[in-house]
Amino acid sequence: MGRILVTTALPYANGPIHLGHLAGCYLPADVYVRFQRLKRSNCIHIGGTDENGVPITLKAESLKKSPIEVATFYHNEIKSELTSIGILYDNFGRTSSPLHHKLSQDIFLRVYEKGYIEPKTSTHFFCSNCNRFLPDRYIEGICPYCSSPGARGDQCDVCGRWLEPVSLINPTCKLCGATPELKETKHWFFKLDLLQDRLMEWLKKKTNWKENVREFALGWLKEGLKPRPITRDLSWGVPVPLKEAEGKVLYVWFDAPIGYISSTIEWAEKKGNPDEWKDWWTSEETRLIHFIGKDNIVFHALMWPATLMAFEDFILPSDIPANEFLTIEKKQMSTSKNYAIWLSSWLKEFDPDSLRYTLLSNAPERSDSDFSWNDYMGRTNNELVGTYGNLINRTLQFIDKYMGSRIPHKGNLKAEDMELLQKIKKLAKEVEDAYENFSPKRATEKFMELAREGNRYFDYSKPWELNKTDNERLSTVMWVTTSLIANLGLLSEPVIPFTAEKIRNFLKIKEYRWDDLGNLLIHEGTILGKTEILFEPISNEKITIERRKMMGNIIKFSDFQALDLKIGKIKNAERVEGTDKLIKLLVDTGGDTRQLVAGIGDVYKPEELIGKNIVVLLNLEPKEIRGVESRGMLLAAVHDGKPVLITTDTDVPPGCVVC
Ligand code: B3M
Ligand code: ZN
Repeated sequence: MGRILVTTALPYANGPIHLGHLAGCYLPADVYVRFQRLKRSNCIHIGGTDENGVPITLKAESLKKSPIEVATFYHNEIKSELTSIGILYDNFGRTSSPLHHKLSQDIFLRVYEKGYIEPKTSTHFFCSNCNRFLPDRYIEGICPYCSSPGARGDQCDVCGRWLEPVSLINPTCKLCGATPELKETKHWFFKLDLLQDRLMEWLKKKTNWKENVREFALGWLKEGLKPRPITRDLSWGVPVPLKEAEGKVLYVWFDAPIGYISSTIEWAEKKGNPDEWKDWWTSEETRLIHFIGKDNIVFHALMWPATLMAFEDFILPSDIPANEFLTIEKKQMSTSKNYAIWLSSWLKEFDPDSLRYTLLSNAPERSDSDFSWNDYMGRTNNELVGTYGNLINRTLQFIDKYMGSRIPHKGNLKAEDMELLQKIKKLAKEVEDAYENFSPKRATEKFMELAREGNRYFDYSKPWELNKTDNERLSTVMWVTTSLIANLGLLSEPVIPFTAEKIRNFLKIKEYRWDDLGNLLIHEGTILGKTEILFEPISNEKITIERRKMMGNIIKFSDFQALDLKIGKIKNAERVEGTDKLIKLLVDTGGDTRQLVAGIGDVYKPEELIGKNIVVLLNLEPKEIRGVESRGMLLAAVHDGKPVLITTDTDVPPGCVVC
């Protein structure tokens, strides 16, 4: 039996999962894997975290933790987040494991011995201020290809180019901001030019690949590949297994894809069949499919196959279905600016299937796509609640209420029933093609079409009337509808698995199998399981709160300018009667004398406040506090839960603008 080895990009263990990760790679892969499982294909999903290289050391430095602490924390975090959104893995490894280190070194050595790797002394950026070389993300500058600022040492996020470490324009040290100098150091270069022709020949045959992936890779080849350094001056990562290379580690993009193999080995070991991984990586009967986001294309379509070719024993990728980017409310996500929607905070408020559905039905399959809260609300309320959920609820509730909770008997089918059953088969075939061809987006459109057909049939057949007039016909109509929802559950399982599982339980279907589509999934007389509402509608208010949370820490400059902040001098202060905390202040703000009420009485005595300069927000709407009017608000720092007044460094007249 053929094998399908699915891998998903190993996320850097330096941060949690956000919606971009899911839409770009993890959800499409999970859909594919679930679909293959339903077909009972011999398919495994291998993944893990990328724990080497600069992304990890930078994070560790910023948190003042060791790289291994950071990697371990995020490995666990990422693993549990991906699990909670339903991604099924056969193994989820770590590239910091000894097994991975050893394998990466072995592969490096073999490729080296075959003459594909050679040392070269060349110049690299060095920060004399920090007294260190600045590999990859330690340096930022202007991209030499697309001129975007903020390009990193090894890659530009805007045009996706893989950069020569020294090609950045106006480079600065990420750690201290200084301009680095060039200094000589020895590195080991992968002679990609030697594999140029073989790569070209191989890629040319991949006419069934997604165009974005193939064109991108061919573009590189047309320019001609050059030797690339695959070692770094860094203290964290896989040590280069050569005596002369002490203190150097492998470039993270050289060892990371090897993580797919080391994770497969781990899987085989855990299974108690330690050699089984070899079948998966060396037999031509394996289809190797790498799911990635578009920023990883060059590494998976060129550098990694080059490594595999140079090594010789392993198979090459069969397909690399990379997705484009997801924007949020039309803006590029940015984890450094905290402009992202994090999966963990999502799951506190909403259910996993509504997210899976929204991201997949609007996936960036061929071009970038946008997540907007309105679209999420619309899809959930109209499609999941109004169409899919509605069909299932009304059907099962009807059977529950009027038909003794039993799946009715089929009876005699009429032409319209047969027509609907035919439609199920036709749509099932279309859904299957869509899954097979990496288009969960088209699959969702098609199964939603089936749900719509089901609702139409239900409305047209009017079971509530048949219930009074024609029991025989009622039975057939409800059998047909139930059969449709059973098929719908199975067809949509890869996209909304939590819901599909509930449907399976309602209908007491033993297991879902793709081969059963269109056939007898249900059995007459079966007593239905306990039913429940599948999806909750989402309110406008809820969406507004989420949108605000996300925009939370960014305001426009004009918003800030709208604040009328001035210096005030306290003229008088007394406690608000009957309270410990509240103090009534009379403040000279230049133009007028204002009365404010402030909750600072547990820290300050009224008499010590008089004469102090404070910062007052003047254009705050007036408020009555304990019956006393307050027109404005004073600003204070909060330390250990107690207010500390903000005052001026030297004495300035009241009314000075604060900006
Ligand atoms: N860690 C890049 C990323 O997280 C990288 C993928 C490795 S796949 C072998 O986007
Ligand atoms: Zn520096």
